[in-house]
Amino acid sequence: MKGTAMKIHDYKGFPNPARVRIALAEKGLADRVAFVKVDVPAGEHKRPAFLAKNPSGVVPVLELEDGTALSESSAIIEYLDHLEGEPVLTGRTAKERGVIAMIQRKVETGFLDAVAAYFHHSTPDLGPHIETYQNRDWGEKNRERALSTLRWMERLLGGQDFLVGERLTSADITAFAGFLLADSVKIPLPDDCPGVRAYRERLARHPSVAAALA
Ligand SMILES: N[C@@H](CCC(=O)N[C@@H](CS)C(=O)NCC(=O)O)C(=O)O
Repeated sequence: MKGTAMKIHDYKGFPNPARVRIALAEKGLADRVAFVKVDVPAGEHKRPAFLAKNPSGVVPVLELEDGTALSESSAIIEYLDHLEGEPVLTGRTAKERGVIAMIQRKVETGFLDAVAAYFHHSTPDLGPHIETYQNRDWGEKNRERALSTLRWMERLLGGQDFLVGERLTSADITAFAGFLLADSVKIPLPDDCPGVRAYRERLARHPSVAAALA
């Protein structure tokens, strides 16, 4: 990996790290980064060395060659998208950029983050040493929110292949991470969302998605 300067601190297989790995694969930039494993199940992401890179204590983090630490997957993908490589994931024109940012944000807050809130508040998975506060009602409310966002996605997709037209964007990458997390916390796709089900299968077959998860 000659010339590698950037580092991705993450944990392979987790949904938000998957977003960045898919973006890297889609843009052909995977060999420009070195992956550094953060042992999330052991709580390494809550220790001072990692908190110095991301005070929020979550992965992934992209560390640039000058030491700048970028967190938030959407921000990391924005950065990578501006480096180089095709295809463009966050839009070229002002209108494309605005529309993709809008849809990405709605999918992120209404689906991925809502499923994450259900995971954190209504399941025991991370354990009491990491999950120090849980509110089951809030978890359930977010489960409902995630389902309602899936129904919105069903209407948005209509007959198109991806959330913003006919090519993959950062919004689809966020949606796929939401599907991964929903699977792991056993939130099934509602029966009245056949378009979302077909879309999810289409995304899973998409080469960069398959490569990033392999
Ligand atoms: N908004 C953040 C969310 C990152 C996030 O929640 N990452 C999870 C892994 S998918 C994590 O580190 N969880 C550990 C914890 O919450 O303690 C992003 O977009 O990167």
